[in-house]
Amino acid sequence: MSIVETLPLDAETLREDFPILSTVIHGDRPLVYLDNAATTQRPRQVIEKLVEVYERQYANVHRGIHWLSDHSTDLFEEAREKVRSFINAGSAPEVIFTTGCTMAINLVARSWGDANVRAGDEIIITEMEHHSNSVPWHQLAERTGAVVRHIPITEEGLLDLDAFDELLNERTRIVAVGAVSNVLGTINPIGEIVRRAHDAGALVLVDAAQSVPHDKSDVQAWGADFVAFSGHKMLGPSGVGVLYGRLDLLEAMPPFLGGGSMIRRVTLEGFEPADPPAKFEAGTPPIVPAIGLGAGIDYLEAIGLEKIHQHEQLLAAQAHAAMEQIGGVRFLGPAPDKKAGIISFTLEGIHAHDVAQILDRHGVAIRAGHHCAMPLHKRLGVVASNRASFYFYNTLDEVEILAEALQDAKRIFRRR
Ligand code: C6P
Repeated sequence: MSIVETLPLDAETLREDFPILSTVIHGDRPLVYLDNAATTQRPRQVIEKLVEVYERQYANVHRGIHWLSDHSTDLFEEAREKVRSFINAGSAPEVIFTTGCTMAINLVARSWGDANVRAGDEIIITEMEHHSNSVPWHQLAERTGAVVRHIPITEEGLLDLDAFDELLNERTRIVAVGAVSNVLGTINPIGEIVRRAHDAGALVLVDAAQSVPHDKSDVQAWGADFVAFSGHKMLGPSGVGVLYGRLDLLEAMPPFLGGGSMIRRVTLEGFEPADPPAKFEAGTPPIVPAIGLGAGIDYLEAIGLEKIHQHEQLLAAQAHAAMEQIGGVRFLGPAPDKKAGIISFTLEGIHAHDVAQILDRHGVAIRAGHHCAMPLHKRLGVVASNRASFYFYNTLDEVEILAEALQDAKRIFRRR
């Protein structure tokens, strides 16, 4: 059943930039890569940039007086500027390079959290958070005696904003929420959440790991205080991520890690920290991964984030329609028009790992398990689920292969 005839992007042509997408597995099965929420693939332009830097432009940054170090530093700082512009941060020092989204959130929980959260204070997260945006807050609560509260989800898989209003009070110090759920695909109303949290005097951290790679982001329009995301989910190398923080907050926060680069001066008695972003980039930073992320951003901007978002939503809508025909599919999360290009589901009577294994035989790569969201799976009453997640290089033909493979899984288990 076809509800989508054409897509806004010519994925077949774009795929030519991604060598890995022409892989054939199990003898004759073209790889159908639908695990993009876990990590995306990289185009030649990013891979070649990494090689070029290592071959001709690499030295440590912010240290040398020699030409090569200056050159490498320029490339690293250009990458920071690309990130700044990509998310519309107000200034470059508000962009901190971390090792990933997880470290970015931990940085805030440790640095801002330890300095500002006290016993009896409240931290609000949601029932749909990835463990990276729940465990650091539980750890902060353990250290301080604060309490973690949860915005519940509705039956449809949306955040219950009325319940959020009831949770907010003068003890709420921070609200930490994902912009897009990595399981449900739900697109959360971040601007609205920020407005309500700020009215109550609380800060907001946005886990944007599943939104920044897929749609236009504007951290100033959101009004968010902190925003975290990972480079490897947006064409960049693994080992680099970003923390955006409002400059006044970063200036007031103590450093998270100590070491080289993060100091203005060190004496026998102690140290004086540098200004942001250096204050939060102790040691040698992820130099080449950050430059590679910059190349990934160039690639995404050349395509256009609006088109990427539309393309993925249409693929997800088509997948949804095709999977509905199979029967026995339970979709987790809202209807396609309220979510990003992520479809999590269970297939009646078949364990998620078995489904993923049968799909793998067809060349289809999807994720199976709890997707680092155990509390959400408990809330949904399932131990594990399957997840197909799309990017701009996926095609309608691949959606068809996914649906056929699921039919096959049903056939195989009916026979048993
Ligand atoms: N989700 C997934 O398959 P790191 O591992 O630090 O790059 O990203 C962590 C993270 C944080 N928040 C959200 C919403 C995420 O989806 C992820 C990573 C992957 O869903 C790996 S578990």
